[in-house]
Amino acid sequence: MATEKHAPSSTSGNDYDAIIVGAGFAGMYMLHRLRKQGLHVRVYEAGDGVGGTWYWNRYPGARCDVESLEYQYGFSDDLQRGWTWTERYAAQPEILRYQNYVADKLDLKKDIRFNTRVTSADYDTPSGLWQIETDKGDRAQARFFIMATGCLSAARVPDIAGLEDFKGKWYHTGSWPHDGVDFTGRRVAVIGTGSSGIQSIPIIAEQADHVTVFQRTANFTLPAGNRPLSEEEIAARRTTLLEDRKHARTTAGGIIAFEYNEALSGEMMPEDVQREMETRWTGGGFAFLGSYGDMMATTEANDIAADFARAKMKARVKEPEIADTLMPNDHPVGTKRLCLDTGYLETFNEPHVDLVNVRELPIERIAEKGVLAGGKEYEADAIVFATGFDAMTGAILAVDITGRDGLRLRDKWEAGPRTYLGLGSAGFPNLFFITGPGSPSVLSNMIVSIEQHVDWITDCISRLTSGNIGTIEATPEAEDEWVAHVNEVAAETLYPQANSWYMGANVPGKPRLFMPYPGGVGVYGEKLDEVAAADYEGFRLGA
Ligand code: NA7
Repeated sequence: MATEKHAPSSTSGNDYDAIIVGAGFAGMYMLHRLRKQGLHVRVYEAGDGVGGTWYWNRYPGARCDVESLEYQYGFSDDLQRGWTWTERYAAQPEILRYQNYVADKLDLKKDIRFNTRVTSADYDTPSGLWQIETDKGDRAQARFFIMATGCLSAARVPDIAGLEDFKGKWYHTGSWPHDGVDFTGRRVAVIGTGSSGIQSIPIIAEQADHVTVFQRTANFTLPAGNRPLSEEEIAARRTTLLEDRKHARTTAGGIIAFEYNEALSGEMMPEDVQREMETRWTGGGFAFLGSYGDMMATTEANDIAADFARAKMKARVKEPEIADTLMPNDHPVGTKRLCLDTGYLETFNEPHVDLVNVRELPIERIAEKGVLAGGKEYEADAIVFATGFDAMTGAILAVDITGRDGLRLRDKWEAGPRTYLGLGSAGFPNLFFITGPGSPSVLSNMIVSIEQHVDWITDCISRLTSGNIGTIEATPEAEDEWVAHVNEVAAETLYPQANSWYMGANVPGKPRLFMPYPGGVGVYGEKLDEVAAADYEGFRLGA
């Protein structure tokens, strides 16, 4: 075990100082930081390359909804100066190329075991080591066990009867074939209208002979305003990126592209509210959600933005009946992830694109030739499931994790995830989650939140090793308080009003509770700093 910074590791073979699960943005940066400390680290990754989300989500139109100049690592000037983004919102292939650029530049791949899924992890109390097993039969052990498994990585195909009878091909947006799919001349059924459906449908419709979209919930969507980046804006950001990232960490969402207007809607003149929304809507991106301060706090305030958004959306669709079906009416705007689209609503003006409202015409089953809904068969040669993920907990619980005294994480979290700060869970010493449930994670720029967690975990491990401290584990009291706090903060917002994946509502039987911490990256970061400065208050440090 390395005991000081840059000390060479004394471990060998299958004994590591730290084992990390996942080689997306989180696992890559965690590996880099711990290796810099001289730790012997192994990463296990199910895919055959780095990238995580961006490795798996190769569906047509996949694109980040955070601007590329902010959606990159902010810890190294050298890295950012060696990379040039081409578009305001980067498409999946470009992000994956960037991740490979980083992995090669930092020589990360030699410590990643690809094509290997961790299946179980057991904490051995006498030795204080985590013992892991993989689907390839590997066994390895380490003092620290770090889940860098991402928040949206357990793709979910809904349990619809008859899928095995379907004679055509079917796909899930979250595990798309690597050589792509050509829909030319085919009839395609798309189930799901979240971000993945909204991004892919226009492109599928460009190729296919016919597209039938099955919509369960109409979502709020606004034009992304994607465009090529100019040389000037790239050059300007290069000189400020590292400073900008410090700033981003003090904001609510980890984004500096726009500011939240703190004025409440009632404090502004109605025409000023409208002007603010208009400017932000036209500019594209999530800025719209920051038009005034109480949008996520009261129904009355939210209705102003929701009405504005619906009017904008409606104007893009020619047929009034279809426009009505596409209008989100069952949740406040922003309580489900706002979608950024490129030509989504206009796609329904095309004669070869049909919309089926499964609230009125429920999907009954998949048949040999297509999808049966509301008593009618919709023939299709291919089905695309854009049906989302078992978010935030799915990938963590896919590993059978057993902590102290035989406590299984799956049992402990049966009624919903319980963490202290989204970083650790009582009963599981030296286990860290990167952007786990109970942290801002999916409500923020993920890379900013990832770096915040990785930096904190790295400092923590460094303090433990240099102080000869064997274990760190959240106390049940601190965890209870944090879980209660997350719930209290969420209850002050409108978020719990939507049947969203933030609430676990998209997975039948999953406990309903608001999983991310909605207090903001800045506030949360202050709490992290306080905890570390107070000798890891709320954690028990063991010999
Ligand atoms: P989402 O946002 O979870 O969207 C999944 C969509 O699939 C959504 O419209 C669901 O309707 C729909 N769905 C799920 N199950 C069914 C069934 N059984 N029948 C019909 N429709 C169904 O996932 P995405 O991949 O689009 O986006 C995930 C995140 O990635 C996104 O928020 C960004 O952060 C990036 P529902 O709304 O549950 O009624």
